[in-house]
Amino acid sequence: MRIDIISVVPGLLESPFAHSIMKRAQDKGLLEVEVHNLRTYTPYKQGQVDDYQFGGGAGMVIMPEPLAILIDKLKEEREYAEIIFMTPDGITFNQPIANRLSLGGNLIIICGHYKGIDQRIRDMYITMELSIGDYVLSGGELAAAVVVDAIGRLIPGVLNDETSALTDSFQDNLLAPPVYTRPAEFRGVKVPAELMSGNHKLIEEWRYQQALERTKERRPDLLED
Ligand code: 6GU
Repeated sequence: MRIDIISVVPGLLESPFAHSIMKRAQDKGLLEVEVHNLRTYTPYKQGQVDDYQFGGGAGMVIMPEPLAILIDKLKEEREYAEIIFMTPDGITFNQPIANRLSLGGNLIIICGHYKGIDQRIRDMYITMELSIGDYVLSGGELAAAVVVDAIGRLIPGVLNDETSALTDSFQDNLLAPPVYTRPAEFRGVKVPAELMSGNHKLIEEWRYQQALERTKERRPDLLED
């Protein structure tokens, strides 16, 4: 899968995909992430990409022309399944959306900034608008990094048994159970006996009960449906 990210602050996206599982996904050739600096594509002087909003009001708006030029160029090069705009007024990103996008083909992700982008680009090009939660970030870059990470690790072949997504929180509408490693006793606190029993059925039952309890306490909304 190829993901093209469009940003006016591309430096914010240098590190998130350069390590760990995102790095391995790219090294394996399963994921290609390309970050584009929107200023490179503007037809205006001095790399200008934003301007005052018509009708007045504080805050700059990203102009349609640079975005249209870059999106048209990308669409000539390959097919895209979705053209996504990261914005706090989008639908809230979640695991089912990540699952679907991980299987659906190439993506363009546009990071908003300032007061956002010209509505005509949203009407003419954008197929999906995503938020990562009910709080405001100073730009869409960190949100885009979250979305790409969540999708990238689900691409078939990226994870192995060790990192399997099957036991993730949310994958079965339950939060993940507690985990322990060595030592078996730390500052007087022992690892739960069930996990030390060697009885796989008992261990699975314990994990399920713990997951259920955690979910009831922290996220009862997940159990409603
Ligand atoms: Cl996608 N962008 C911004 N600027 N803030 C957000 C967000 C996105 N999602 C949650 N807050």
